[in-house]
Amino acid sequence: MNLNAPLTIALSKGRILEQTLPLLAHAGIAPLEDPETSRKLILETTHPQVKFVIIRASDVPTYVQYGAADLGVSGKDVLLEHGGEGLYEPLDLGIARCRLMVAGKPDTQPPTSRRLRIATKYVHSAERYFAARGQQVEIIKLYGSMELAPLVGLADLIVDLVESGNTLKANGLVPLEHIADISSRLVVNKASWKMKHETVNALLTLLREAVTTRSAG
Ligand code: PRT
Ligand code: MG
Repeated sequence: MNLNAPLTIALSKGRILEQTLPLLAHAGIAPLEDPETSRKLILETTHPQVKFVIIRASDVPTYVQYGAADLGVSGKDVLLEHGGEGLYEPLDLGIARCRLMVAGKPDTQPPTSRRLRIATKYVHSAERYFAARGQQVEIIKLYGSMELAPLVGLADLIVDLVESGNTLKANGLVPLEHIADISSRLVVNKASWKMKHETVNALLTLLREAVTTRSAG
């Protein structure tokens, strides 16, 4: 790929990195060190103009919004919470798929003397979902292990990502309501989109090709 501007791409370790690398490889971009084991936060790639910054999944939209990275790969769950300000979202990469769901104990009864309590890391998505249904709920913000909340009486229900359903099952919970299908998206800083349009577009074209080829094969 012929680039006429330097590009910084924000990625997070784990499933997003794992599933994005084959797509970037189609564009001739590969990290010079293994990002899963390297302690470096900035990685050079096989393309002299391209580098990766390796950050927390939930920080990717923020880096891209402020232009610290030109592009990034971010779960739709994270983007829904971030709000998408300062970003374009030109391509669904179709990776790291899961569902955002309401879950709880199978015998959950709505409380009579107080509002329904929902524990979640996805405060905005949960608020929007229950507000749209005209349900008054109390949202309790957690940073992880949401499945525990209904078991210890912290909340009636949770809003969390479900992939195989094994985590819910292992904790005696069941999926109850589907909120959204989730996959990872390519996000682009709005200024980079304008100032580096040719370069960003060249990469976008190759990534789109990689996504199409993969879903065909
Ligand atoms: O871990 P960290 O706090 O650094 O960030 P993160 O948890 O956001 O990162 P990571 O790598 O775990 O997830 C990155 C993105 O992958 C998420 O933002 C989602 O868009 C996507 N993704 C896809 C998932 C899952 N599938 C998934 N199953 N993210 C998390 N999970 C968790 C889920 O929260 C639950 O605890 O896996 C558990 C459920 O899995 P099952 O298979 O048991 O149903
Ligand atoms: Mg995680």
